[in-house]
Amino acid sequence: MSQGITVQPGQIIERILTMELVRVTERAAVASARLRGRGNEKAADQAAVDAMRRELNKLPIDGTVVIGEGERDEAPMLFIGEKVGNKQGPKVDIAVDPLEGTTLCAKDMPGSIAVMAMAEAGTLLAAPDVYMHKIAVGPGYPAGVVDLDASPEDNIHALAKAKGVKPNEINCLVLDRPRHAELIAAIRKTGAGVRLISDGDVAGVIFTTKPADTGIDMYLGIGAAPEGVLAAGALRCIGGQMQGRLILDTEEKRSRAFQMGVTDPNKKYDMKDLARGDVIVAATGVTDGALLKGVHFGKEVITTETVVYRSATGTVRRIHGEHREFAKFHLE
Ligand code: VTB
Ligand code: MG
Ligand code: MG
Repeated sequence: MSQGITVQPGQIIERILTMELVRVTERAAVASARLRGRGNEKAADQAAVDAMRRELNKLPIDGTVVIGEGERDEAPMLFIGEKVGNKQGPKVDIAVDPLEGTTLCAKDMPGSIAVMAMAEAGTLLAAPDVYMHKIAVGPGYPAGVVDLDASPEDNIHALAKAKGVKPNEINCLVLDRPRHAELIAAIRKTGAGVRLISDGDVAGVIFTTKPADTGIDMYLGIGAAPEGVLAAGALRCIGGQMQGRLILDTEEKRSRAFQMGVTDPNKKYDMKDLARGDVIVAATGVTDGALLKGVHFGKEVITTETVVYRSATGTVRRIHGEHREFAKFHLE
């Protein structure tokens, strides 16, 4: 006896659209991968944005970009407030970073990805493109084991205790920026290790979910707020803990944030404040990296690797794509 699959209205986002998101990030990744190593961040970003917008507009959604491209990358934006989709479907929030790690792509260095999230309307934090203080650890620890407002020393000691190891067996991931000099020194003083990355803290936060594979127990420091929301979406699916606080250090930033609904500029957001509802996050590798393989161009076939996280069930899927159409016709 055959049993049809019944999809409840509320499941549309998670079930039907999961595969559609894969198409979106795949296309963005392939478009920007054609410009890997060309030293042109803007061109690579533009290619990813154009491809992502084109694919998003084919989807049966009534979408609003709540986390979009900002001034920092000086990229042509999939801007905050932009409407995407063909309107023939559910109202959803969209968060995008079409090319996360533009510099990594321009230099053909490991770790650039095309990434986006989709969630029920009104459930992703609508944040301006400012900096965010972040802390993240993977699953399996008691709630509140680390805290954004505790010192790095206290956090490392607490995490080491919870993991049943010594502080010198803890490894932290931090963006390699002068602003982190004190943080890095404080971590090292405890005996813990610091892995520095030049860009790519969405993947950096995700690394904390598999310490045995990645060697990373905790993410710490200041990165971009949009990447914080995308990372929180992924972490929601796998489990783990994350906190973030927007850095609204000028009147201009505070009023921009206020217009987007941020009434308390000092609010400490936890993972569920950053990404509340059912959320799907998809990421495709652009350059080869520890999280995902990059795009490979063959004569007949282009290959991609994508990971999709779905919070409703905690399902994580890895999708190896072989693309013959766009290899043949040199489409993006
Ligand atoms: C980080 C990093 C990103 O922006 O979020 C960073 O993970 C923060 O800004 O890949 P700065 O580069 O100004 O420090 C990126 O580098 C680019 O989106
Ligand atoms: Mg970007
Ligand atoms: Mg980015």
